[in-house]
Amino acid sequence: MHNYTDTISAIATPPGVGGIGIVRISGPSALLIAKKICSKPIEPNKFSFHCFNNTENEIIDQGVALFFQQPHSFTGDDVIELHAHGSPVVLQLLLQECLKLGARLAEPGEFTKRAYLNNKIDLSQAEAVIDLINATTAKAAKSAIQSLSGKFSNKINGLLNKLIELRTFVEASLDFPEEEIDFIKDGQIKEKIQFLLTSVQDIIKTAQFGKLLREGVQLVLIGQPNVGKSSLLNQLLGEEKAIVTELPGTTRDPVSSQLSMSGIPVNVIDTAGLRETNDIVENIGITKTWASIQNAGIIIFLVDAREGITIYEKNILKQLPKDINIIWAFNKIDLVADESNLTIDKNLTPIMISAKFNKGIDLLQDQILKQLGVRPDNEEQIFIARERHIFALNEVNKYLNNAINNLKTPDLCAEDLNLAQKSLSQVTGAFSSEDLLGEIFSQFCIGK
Ligand SMILES: Nc1nc2c(ncn2[C@@H]2O[C@H](COP(=O)(O)OP(=O)(O)O)[C@@H](O)[C@H]2O)c(=O)[nH]1
Ligand SMILES: [Mg+2]
Repeated sequence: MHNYTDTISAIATPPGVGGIGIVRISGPSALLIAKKICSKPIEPNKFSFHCFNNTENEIIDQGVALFFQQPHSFTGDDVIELHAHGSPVVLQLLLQECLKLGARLAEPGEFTKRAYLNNKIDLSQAEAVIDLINATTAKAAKSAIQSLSGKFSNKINGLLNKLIELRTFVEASLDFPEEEIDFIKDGQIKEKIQFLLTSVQDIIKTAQFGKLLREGVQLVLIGQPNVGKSSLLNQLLGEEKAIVTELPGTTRDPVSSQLSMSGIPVNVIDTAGLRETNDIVENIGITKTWASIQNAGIIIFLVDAREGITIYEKNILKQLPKDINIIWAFNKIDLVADESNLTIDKNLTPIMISAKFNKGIDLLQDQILKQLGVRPDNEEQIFIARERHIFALNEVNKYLNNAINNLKTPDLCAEDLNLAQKSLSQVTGAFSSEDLLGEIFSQFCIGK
């Protein structure tokens, strides 16, 4: 346990008016401060009804106080929650009282940071707290709670224990060089490292899906003016969000909309058709289209089915980032009398759709989900994850591979396993720099 001398306080409920608003106090003086505000005795792990008074003994509000005695609290310190009426003015007055009585205003995420520093939760669980708060789809929330409840950490810790066991074994054999021959020949070590590798790769796969659930993906619709991009956006959304006309150049500002596809938050962007034009406003729109393409996870390239891929599409294609994910959609298929006459490049396997008449949109959605890939077999296993976790897990993967390659030089192999362990420990925060902690907790809101 850390020994904090200071007590922090903040409004824990969101800004604005509500039925209830909560001021939270955490630290060694929490009880002392609350006793001065509350009108009756406060008992551990019980709630009690009070008048909340200021130092001039004027009543601020009436409400309930909850006392979570350390270590049985979220932060691990003494925590008091003052549940008042949800008026921003009342909550400010209560908070000011706490500060006057010796508390310090909490920094963003500081309650959760204390929970982490007091070993109530590990780093990936702390991150799951913010991910749960910020989740935009039910599936993202579900995967965040899986992480918060420790499922992700348990997996990592299970792996960590196996890795430590292996290191002990390898390092012991270093201390007995006469046994070295056995060490090299012993297929068991290779087998054990390979087993760890498989587990890490499994976790990476699930983590990638978890990252997708957390961050979502940007889907950008591009194509010639009038090809049906705005119609497709509306169809995907199920509402008339973007203006559709028969006039080319209607969409200028990119139109961005959030939707959920199988629980993955998708930001769909309808763009200005890319073309040469002297229209100043349309040109600004076209510049913005290129900017959205840079951040796209997937591009849907709409083509008029009657024309097929023309010199226009080929020109744009040359200018797109090399590794970008493209789905080709041939639109206005309703205007094609005989599909067998279509000119289609065999490598592209486009999806045939009619944005106007809602044909093939389900196939397009399936294709989008397929391109997003990485889907764990067991939905219950999903946990929220971040780039930071995936980076660390990829490092583990790399060091374990090195360890296999270095089996003939046990000291190098031992060092690789050591590095693998360090990288793995970063996920749950056993090895974490102050900078990293600062970065993670600064993403929280105040009061959490
Ligand atoms: N027949 C037919 N017309 C379509 C289809 N999709 C779009 N359109 C029409 O094509 C015109 C341009 O559509 P719009 O969505 O504004 O294209 P954008 O310029 O690419 O955004 C409009 O008149 C639409 O009604 C389709 O699948 N079939
Ligand atoms: Mg448009």
